[in-house]
Amino acid sequence: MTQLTLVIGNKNYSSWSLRPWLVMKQFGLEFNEIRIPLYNSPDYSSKIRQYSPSGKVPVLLHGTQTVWDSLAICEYLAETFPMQWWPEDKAARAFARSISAEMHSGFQNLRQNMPMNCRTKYSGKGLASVVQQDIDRITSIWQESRQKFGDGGNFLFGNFA
Ligand SMILES: N[C@@H](CCC(=O)N[C@@H](CS)C(=O)NCC(=O)O)C(=O)O
Repeated sequence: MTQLTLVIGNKNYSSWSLRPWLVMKQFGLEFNEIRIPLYNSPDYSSKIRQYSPSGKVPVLLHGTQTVWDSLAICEYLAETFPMQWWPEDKAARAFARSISAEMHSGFQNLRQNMPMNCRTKYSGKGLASVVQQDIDRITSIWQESRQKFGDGGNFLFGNFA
């Protein structure tokens, strides 16, 4: 089988990197991992550019194919390895795609003011009212997903896979 390689940044800071990493682990795909610590050395950007045309991580390498951007990677994997990546039910799938796209392109205020750092806690730091609006929207997405599609498991759409 053609080798999969996922190029990522720091798992603690790069939630974008964690997205394909988590699903690949969850679906049991074997892959090499190339980790490039972000922002901590002057040449980190040129290291990323060796793999990524956008200069961002994550990037997936699969044979001659390069796929960058976390959502594009997940879609590529879903096509290449047919498993239950998206919910089976059409309405649930449309909802899942909508919230994934919303997450992918939105919540700028939250990202900017409360960036991910799983290793520590900064209680309330960065919590401006525009950030609270993002949090409220995320909470309502989670509630609606659970209410409409969550039967049969503990995740937003029931079972993870
Ligand atoms: N929309 C992109 C965002 C990727 C992104 O912003 N990656 C950040 C790390 S979290 C990055 O590579 N930053 C390096 C830089 O900007 O120099 C995706 O989903 O993959």
